[in-house]
Amino acid sequence: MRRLYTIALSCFLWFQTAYALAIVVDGDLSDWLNPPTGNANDWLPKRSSIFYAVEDQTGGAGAYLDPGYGGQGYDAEAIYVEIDAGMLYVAVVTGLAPNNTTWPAGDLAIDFGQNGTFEYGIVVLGDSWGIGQAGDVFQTTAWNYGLWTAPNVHDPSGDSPYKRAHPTTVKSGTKIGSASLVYQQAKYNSSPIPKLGVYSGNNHYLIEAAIPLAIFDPTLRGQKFDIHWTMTCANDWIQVDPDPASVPEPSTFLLLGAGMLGARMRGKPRG
Ligand SMILES: [Ca+2]
Ligand SMILES: [Ca+2]
Ligand SMILES: [Ca+2]
Repeated sequence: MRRLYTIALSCFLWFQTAYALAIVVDGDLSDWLNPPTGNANDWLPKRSSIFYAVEDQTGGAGAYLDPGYGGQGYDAEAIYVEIDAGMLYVAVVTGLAPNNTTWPAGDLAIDFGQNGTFEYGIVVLGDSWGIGQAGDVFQTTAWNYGLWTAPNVHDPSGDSPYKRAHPTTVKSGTKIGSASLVYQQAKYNSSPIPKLGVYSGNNHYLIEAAIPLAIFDPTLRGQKFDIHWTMTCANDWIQVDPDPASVPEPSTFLLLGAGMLGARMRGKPRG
């Protein structure tokens, strides 16, 4: 029986290893991209299992970004998502520096059902623009918003479906867990990146996070969802639509857990 238990445990560990991705939350793009060479293809993910969106619009200053302005310093450039049996990994590349206190980074926002309500927020910066500390995961009841009611329509106090589709920071909600999260100058194999995309220069920053899937309401699993990010002015935003089929159903965990418990209980009495 001990032998059976050992075999079961070995299988379980193999299963875990086989499904665990090698993504380390350290602000290094080598988990996501091939070595950048200064071409548009730099933005393509290194694995087909990575969902992504790219909108690297400029490397210069002041350019229009849609819906607002700000050039490279406010460019939301790319977002990547990968999912394994236990984690949702997110990487956002932006020209917005973590020390920008004029319009700092907003939070990661997740809309299950793609119905315009962002149920979850992952705090990127613990500052007075929103609630919580970096890495806090909130089930949200309200969001803060940016300056634009439509592309190039600057209306800080106004409201519109467009504005609500691009939430900035979590305004209120319940903290339900923690993600590991870093926000720093993007590195590749621990070195600064001299060229990334056609707009070269190493002023690219990476928000990288790993969020335990168990945090999310199981009834939302399998629904279509978007992951969105913008800064507190919302001058530029980026969003990705991962395939919900890549999120394992909770029943997988339950069955796996029950199987382990069975093996453990059968194995123990013989000691
Ligand atoms: Ca750019
Ligand atoms: Ca952009
Ligand atoms: Ca929703």
